[in-house]
Amino acid sequence: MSLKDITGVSKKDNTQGVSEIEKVYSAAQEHFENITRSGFSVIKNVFGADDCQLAKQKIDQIYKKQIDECGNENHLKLIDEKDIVRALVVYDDFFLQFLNNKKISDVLNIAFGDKYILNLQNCPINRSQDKHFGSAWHRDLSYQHFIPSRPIAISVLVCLDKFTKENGGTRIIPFSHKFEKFPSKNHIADNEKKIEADIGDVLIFDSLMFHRAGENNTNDDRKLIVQVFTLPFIKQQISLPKALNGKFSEDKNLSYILGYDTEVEGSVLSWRQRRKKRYEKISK
Ligand SMILES: O=C(O)CCC(=O)C(=O)O
Ligand SMILES: [Fe+2]
Repeated sequence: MSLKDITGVSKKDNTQGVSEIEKVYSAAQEHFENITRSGFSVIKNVFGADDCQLAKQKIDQIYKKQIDECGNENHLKLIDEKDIVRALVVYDDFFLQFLNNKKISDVLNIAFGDKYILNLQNCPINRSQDKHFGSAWHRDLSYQHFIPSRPIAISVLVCLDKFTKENGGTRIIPFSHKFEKFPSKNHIADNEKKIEADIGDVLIFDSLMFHRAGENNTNDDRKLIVQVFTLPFIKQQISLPKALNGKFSEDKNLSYILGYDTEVEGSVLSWRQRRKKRYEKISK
């Protein structure tokens, strides 16, 4: 038996005194290693330019609809909701493809197994020369300062426009998912990273890593889709099963991701009815 068989470490690894080593055999494992160690990774070429373009048009329409729901845009401004389009998949099935993509789910499956849900699917519009709620440093799990031993939430940002230094591409503080407190000013100045990516790329990161939208100093808006996936014990931002009102509940894989199997039930009977349905699904 060779040393490699016993320890997983071989001479090729060029190590000294190392008996345990991370082995990576697929692109998804590589992204997962990046996420756990550095906090983030960029998956290239996940979505086509045409779908990204169509997504942007549809987002504009949904935003108009959401403004109408609230009366006018000023109402949204008053509650810091201007330029944030929420729950896209509730308004248009087209947005299913962004939450149900194999290059992304391969990474999520390593992080969570197959038990994870969509917490939110939003589009913050990074307007030219303007700010929005996501322009301040934040974690995507607000007010949380504990750090778990493995990811409990992973954020997936789909670049519908290019991310550049000029147009406000996401700023991140690598490794900040590993520390409870928000870092000091000097640490941020020395370590902040500006993400640059192409249309259709995906920035994927531990949702506890601090990040923010940059300043958009160009004349064009920057659009992206923000999706947060979590272990199912974390509450969704908006109850997707309620908002979707049963839609997609018959789709085995999708229904779990949308939260149909993990909603808090209103009675013992409805809890048992759901359990019965699950047993029936398994026995099929
Ligand atoms: O616009 C960005 O680059 C980041 C947005 C963000 O972090 C959020 O919406 O939670
Ligand atoms: Fe965020």
